[in-house]
Parts: sequence; structure tokens; C-alpha cells
Amino acid sequence: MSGFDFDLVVRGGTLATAAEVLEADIGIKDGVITALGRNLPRGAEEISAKGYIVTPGGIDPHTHIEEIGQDGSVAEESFSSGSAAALAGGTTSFICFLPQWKGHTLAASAPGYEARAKASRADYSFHQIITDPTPEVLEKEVPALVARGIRSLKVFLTYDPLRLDDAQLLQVLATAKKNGAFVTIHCENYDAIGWRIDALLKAGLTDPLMHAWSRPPVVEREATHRAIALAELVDQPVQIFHVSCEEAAAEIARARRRGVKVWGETCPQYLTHSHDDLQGPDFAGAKAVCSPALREKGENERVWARILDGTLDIVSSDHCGFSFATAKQAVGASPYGVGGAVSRPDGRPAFNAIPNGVPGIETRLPVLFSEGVSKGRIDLPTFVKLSSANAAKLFNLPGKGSLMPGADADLVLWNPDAERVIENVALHHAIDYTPWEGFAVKGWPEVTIRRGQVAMRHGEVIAEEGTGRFLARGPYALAKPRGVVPDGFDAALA
Ligand code: DUC
Ligand code: ZN
Ligand code: ZN
Repeated sequence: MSGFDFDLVVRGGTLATAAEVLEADIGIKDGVITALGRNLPRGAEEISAKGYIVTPGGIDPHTHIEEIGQDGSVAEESFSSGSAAALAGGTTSFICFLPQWKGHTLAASAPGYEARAKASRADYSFHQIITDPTPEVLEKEVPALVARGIRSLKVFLTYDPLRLDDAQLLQVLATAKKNGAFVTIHCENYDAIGWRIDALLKAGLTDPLMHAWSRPPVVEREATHRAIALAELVDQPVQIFHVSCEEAAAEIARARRRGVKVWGETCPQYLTHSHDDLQGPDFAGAKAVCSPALREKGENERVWARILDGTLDIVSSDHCGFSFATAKQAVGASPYGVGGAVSRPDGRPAFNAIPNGVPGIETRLPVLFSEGVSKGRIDLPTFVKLSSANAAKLFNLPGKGSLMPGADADLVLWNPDAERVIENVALHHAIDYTPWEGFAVKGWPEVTIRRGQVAMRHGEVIAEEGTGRFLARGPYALAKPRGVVPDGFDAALA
């Protein structure tokens, strides 16, 4: 018995929640917030938050960490490095992906993945990727997965080894509905991309910028429309991942007006980067190759507008790191590519063979805080919703994204006046570059507390490997169908 009511008191900060901003102390006991108030009694430990803004710990619900390739290779970003980067950037929980490879069961596709995740320093959960919806997967493995607390499925409508056709997408949506699972969707039209790639390569156009030319906004808009229409047909709630442009966001807004349960996510790269970043000397544009592709400059503000009108209500990182010195310039088969390994005369990959993805788990929140709060585009409660509270609701992470008594004591102390220039050398991820190199930000996470323990202080990650917890997710209302199907005939349950 310590004789104190609290293990830790975070004293005198300006608290920002999804609902309000107020001055209060936070009392923490056994990793949980147990009191909010003015002049709380002393705790066994005290942290002064004077001059800081205190938010809930960030939740990054879309990250690719230590993914296992079909050839047994493992992605560069490990659970140890990825979670250190998360904590350094103010993120205390993340969701990453269990893979499935075509021709394999779920179990056979992810050998040891859940065991590897135990090395995490931050709390974590999983989305299950479905690439091969066989009867065994849909009827046996998905129910078992949901029973284990993995309650969201991820599907791709593009990428050679990953994509589903419409019939398969319908099967996955119906299976999710039967099992009370949520579905997230990567929306791009595979055949349209393949057709444009062939034509670009035939014309001898191979630079990284051609990645964007191969998949213009209409390709994303069409797939977004189709995915929503099929989800509406099944009556299955879905989230559209990484919306990059107004055209796709407009499809989501239109469906929401009809009452369809569809949500939209975007990422910092679609708020700050553009075609300009796909160009540059020495193949530098490869660093910005991700999908959907970066858009023309004016699109950034249109995506911001869709954040402001609530259509895009989560900003995730889609952290998917491939180092520039090695992976981004290597000609090889990547799960995140279309059209096979094609090389250029300089030995580098043609645009379509550059692995798709950018690292961003650590920079997500500083960039969002700076571009959003510091520049006056959004208020603090909106920042909290975009960075944690909405993800906690959409993916059912009770106790996360909140400062209410009873919530996990996951906190970030932001210095709103700190001015920094992002440099890869100071980041904790395993990747050799950041797309935000040289990017100036105002506002910086100086202390991260995970379940009552200081996990990062002034850039030093203190949380040890293996201290993160798996977050099992139970049934919840947002994932429930609306009960609206054409003609009253529910084909999913027939
Ligand atoms: N997009 C990326 O850029 N990388 C990984 C997967 C994705 O959909
Ligand atoms: Zn995706
Ligand atoms: Zn992704």
C-alpha cells in the first residue's frame, strides 16, 4: 500500500477530449484514469502538465507492421521498432494486418504473426486480410477469428496477389454480416489500373510520377462507388480506407445521406503531399509511391474540406515502410504492386514495380496537429476525434480514445508551441527515409503515457518490448447492419 489514492497525477494541464477543452488534473490508479478534477490530492508520482495540452493517446487503426510475405520474407518494420515509433509520435494503440495468401487458409498464411506481435511496446489489435474467400475461410475460420476478438476484415480491390472480384467481395461482406464483423476496403479498380499501366509502359513512360497517372481519381471513385453499392446491397457496415480525393469522398458523403453505414478514412500524405513529391532527382519520387496515389496539389484542401464536413472522420497513417536504399529501388515482386517486375534501363524499377507504401506511424499526429490545430483548420476536439476517439468507436476499443474516469490512462502531453523540423535521423521507425523530411511543424508530443506508465519522454522511448497488450474486440452497435435490404429479402442470411 503506497498510502496514495493515485499512482500518478498529471497536474495542471489543458485537457482536450472529443467533446471539450478544460483545465483539470488527471488521477491514475492501476493504469486507469480514476479521477478528473481541480486540486486532486498528491499521487505517488506527479507529472506537471502546465503549459501542455493533454489528449488521449493516439490510435492508428491502419498500419502495416512486420507483415509476412508469401515467400516467408518479413517487412522491415518490426513490432519493436514500429511500436517505438508509434509511442514517440503520440500513438499508444495501433491496428495492423494479419495476411492471407491466395491458395492458403488464414491459419497457414500468418505463421507466428500473433506471437510476433507480443513484442509490441504499444497496445495493438488486428484486421484480417481476406484474399481467398473459400468456404473453409468464410464458414470456419472467420467465425473462429471473431470469437478470438479479431472483429474486422480487410479486402483489396486491387494488387495482383490481393484483390477480390465483385463476387468475392459480396461473399466477404455477407460473411461479415453473419458474424458481426466490420469490413474495411481498399478501393481502386484493378483492371483500369492494369490497362493504364500497359499503355504507359508501351509509351516508354516509367518514372515514379507515372504511378499517379496509372490510377487517377476516377479509378478510386469508381471502386469506392462499387464497394459502397455492394455493401449497401448486403447491408454491411464498411469503412473506405485511405481516401485521397474529393471524387471518392463525395461517393461516401452521398451514401451517408441515404443512411448507408459507411465511413471514410484519410491519411496525412493526402493532406500535405502531391504529384510534386513523385518527382525529383535520383529517383526520389519513389519515396512517395503509395496507393491510392498522391494527387495534384489543389486536392489537399479538398480532402481537408471533407474532414471538416465529417465525411472523413479518421486520419490513419497507412504506415507501410519500404526503405529507399533497398526496397524502393529494387526490381522484385511486391505484394503492393500491379503488373509484375519491370525494370528501366537504369536498372531501377518502372513505376508499377515500386512497392507501394510510405512510413508515417510516428509523424501522423505531429503533422495532423500542426497542419490542423496549429494552422487553425480544426479545433482540439476535432483533432482528438480524428486521431483516436473515432477509431475507438468504429473499431470497438473500449477504454481507448477517452479521458473519462474508467478509461485506460493513455495520454499525450503536447507542447503546442514547440517548433520542429522533421528529420528521419530523429525518428524511431526502421525505414531509411520519411516523406516529411524537412517539413516544419508547430506542436510536438513531448510525453506519452501508456496505461499509466511513461512510455516516451522527450523523444526517448522508455516502454520495453513486450509491454503492449492485445486488444480483443467484442460485438458492437456500429458494426450492426441497418436492417434495410432490397425487397426485404436478405440474401446474406438466406
Ligand atoms: N497502400 C499502400 O500504399 N501501401 C500498402 C497498402 C496500400 O493499400
Ligand atoms: Zn490499402
Ligand atoms: Zn494499408
